[in-house]
Amino acid sequence: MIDKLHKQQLGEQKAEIVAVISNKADVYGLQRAKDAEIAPIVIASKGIKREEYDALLSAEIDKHQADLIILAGFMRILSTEFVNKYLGKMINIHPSLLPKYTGINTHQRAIDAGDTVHGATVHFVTPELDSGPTILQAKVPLFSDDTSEDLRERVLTQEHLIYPLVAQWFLTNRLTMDNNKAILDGNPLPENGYADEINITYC
Ligand code: NHR
Repeated sequence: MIDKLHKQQLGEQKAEIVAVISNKADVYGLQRAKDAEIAPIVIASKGIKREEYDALLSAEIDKHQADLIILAGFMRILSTEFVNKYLGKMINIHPSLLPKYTGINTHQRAIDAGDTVHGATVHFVTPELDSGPTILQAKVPLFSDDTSEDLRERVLTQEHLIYPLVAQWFLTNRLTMDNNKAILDGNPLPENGYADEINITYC
């Protein structure tokens, strides 16, 4: 994600990742940031009250004047105040075909339910957890002998395709959120996002 987006051509302009922030010190994303010569930032969350943490996070984000906040594996629930401050400017990728399987343990839950299709969802972040308007989903098959690790890998491959694509839409001003709907090129997107029931090819 970091490499892809950082190098991505956006018409005349390149996207610039201005900060990579984690609430945990030992995560791979920070190493990836270092490798891409982006300063890694840790704001430790242990033992800090939610509102206090969100205020620290917000102060750090504002220093960098980011146009878009991209959650990637960020597992702390964000306060309503924080989310509303960045409403329409913050996206998340969730490893399920939302509204199915909000929260955690999504791959095992899809297996246990006997699903034959699973996937990932990119959505705008709203105060209610995993419930913001869907922008784009990617589907993968779920085979009867899959372990949750098999499924995690298959979904992750798709995550790496769709998340930079959505970021690019946003950063080229094609994508906005209005009235709790995702709008692409002036068109409100359907409930399950852009690729709802149509096949698209990434190129
Ligand atoms: N915050 C808000 N307000 N809205 C969303 O849609 C959010 C969010 C924060 C994170 C990512 C989400 C995911 O895709 C995300 C979306 C954490 C949990 C969770 O339950 C659920 C979903 C997501 C992230 N977390 C732990 C829990 O037991 C930890 C809680 C904490 O420490 O804050 O609740 O995966």
